[in-house]
Amino acid sequence: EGVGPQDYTCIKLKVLEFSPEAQAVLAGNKDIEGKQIFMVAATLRPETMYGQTNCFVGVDLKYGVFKTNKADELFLITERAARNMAYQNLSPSTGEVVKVADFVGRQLIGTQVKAPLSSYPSVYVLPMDGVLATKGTGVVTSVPSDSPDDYATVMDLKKKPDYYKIKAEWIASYEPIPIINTPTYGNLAAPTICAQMKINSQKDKTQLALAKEAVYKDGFYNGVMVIGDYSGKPVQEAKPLIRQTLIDTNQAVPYNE
Ligand code: A2H
Repeated sequence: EGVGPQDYTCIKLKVLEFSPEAQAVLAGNKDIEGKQIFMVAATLRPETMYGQTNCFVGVDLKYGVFKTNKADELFLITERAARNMAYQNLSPSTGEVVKVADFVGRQLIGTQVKAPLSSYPSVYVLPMDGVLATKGTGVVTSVPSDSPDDYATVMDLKKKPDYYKIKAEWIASYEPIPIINTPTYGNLAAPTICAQMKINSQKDKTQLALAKEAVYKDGFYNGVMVIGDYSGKPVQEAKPLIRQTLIDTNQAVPYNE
């Protein structure tokens, strides 16, 4: 965790179809009628969004559906994030937090969402052990090509779908997508470093912290985009441009904490 405020990009993953458990929670709820609901994920790596393969929630975390500054859009995030957003012009009026539904993370598993820029037309909401209630929105978008944490978690889910109470097909055919090339780790940095360091699970926390640091720095300083409108451009150059495009096209919002 940094000492100063973090400039996040909050990616809006539109809910295409809620899981049956989530549908049961929302049944008869008049406040959501005719509205679009977005699971909103805070990221520091907007340039990697081409590689989203799924979305993560913490199974025991509490989430709410909140009104936003747009009448037809609702955000599914933690209450803590909704409070912060209410002071960043993202709620109906400054400081106003209006919750229209409650969820526990496990009810959302199996929900299908549209992840902006991803090569996959829809992706699933899946469980991750380490999602913190105290950071971002409590929703984490997963980019296994460039995030060792995401890659290790996806490996766990692929190996043990029953243990994690998911259907194998929610992740089995979603492979990491090359987004960034670096001289050190090639075009799939997270799978490469996890193999090198023999990281096998999201439980390998000490090793993952080292891997995360190494690929984050290498990607930022030495990475070149290999996908999208800025293919061939350095990450440092592409990152702010992709962030701004996502914001301008209403697929993301800026968020600090
Ligand atoms: B990052 P920092 Cl490709 N709990 O996005 C746990 N992790 C969370 C979180 C939460 N509540 N909210 C956000 N995050 C993750 C992409 C990514 C990220 C890549 C590579 C590295 C990386 C795709 N996942 O983060 O402590 C989000 O994952 C490595 C630092 O505020 C977010 O960016 O620095 C990052 O952690 C924010 O972590």
